[in-house]
Amino acid sequence: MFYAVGDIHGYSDVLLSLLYKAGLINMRGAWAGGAATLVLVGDFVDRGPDSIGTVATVMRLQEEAAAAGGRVLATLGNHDLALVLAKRCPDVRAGDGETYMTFWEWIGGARADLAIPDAQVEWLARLPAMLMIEDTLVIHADSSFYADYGKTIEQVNRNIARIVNEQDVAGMAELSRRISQHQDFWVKPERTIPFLERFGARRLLHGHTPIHKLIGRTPDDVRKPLIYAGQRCINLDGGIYLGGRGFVYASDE
Ligand SMILES: [Mn+2]
Repeated sequence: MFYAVGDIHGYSDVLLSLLYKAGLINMRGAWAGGAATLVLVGDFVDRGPDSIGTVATVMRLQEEAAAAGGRVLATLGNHDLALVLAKRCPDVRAGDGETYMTFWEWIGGARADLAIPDAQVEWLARLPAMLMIEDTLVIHADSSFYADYGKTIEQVNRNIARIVNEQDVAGMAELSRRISQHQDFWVKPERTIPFLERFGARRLLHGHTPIHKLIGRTPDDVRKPLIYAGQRCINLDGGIYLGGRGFVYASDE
């Protein structure tokens, strides 16, 4: 059994209140989840008021949980990647003539967040693209592109980390474009099982595409994950940056 939270986008206050209500932190914001596992699907930064505080909170909870025998796990979001590249190689061309700095600002990067400490940039840059928890594969984007980066989770993570951290210019442009794609499994649910089987998983957990946009509601209407593709896919993106309250998903619900 594990807990999971979708895209935070700099709303550290929303993250803290969700974790408090779920009993995973105490009133002072310290880890209270004991040996529990919490997974966050990425997009910690951009759009919201406190990207730096959000990353700091998740890094701190990761250490506190580990000390208590628990786990806080996270995957790399497209916004996390965009901020890393804006910091590390702002003037490199991202494709279509724009630089990583202009691309990041265009998708919601705030100049004040360029004060992000190097240790946080390093942490974001080393986030795995994929994780497996029990029988559940965790990724950020609802896109099957991950499978093009390796046959196993370890290979995919190694190849993506290499592109991000060794500044492979062509690789970065390709990865930035592909991790921004949406709705593969929603539009073509038949892609889900082959993708899962490739990695030996039974279910897929992702964020990246706000649920209300898929079901034609307002962000405030969304209080639980969107489970689709024959119960195989779980979308956790509660549209927090658009006013959604967000939610904590418990895998045994
Ligand atoms: Mn995203």
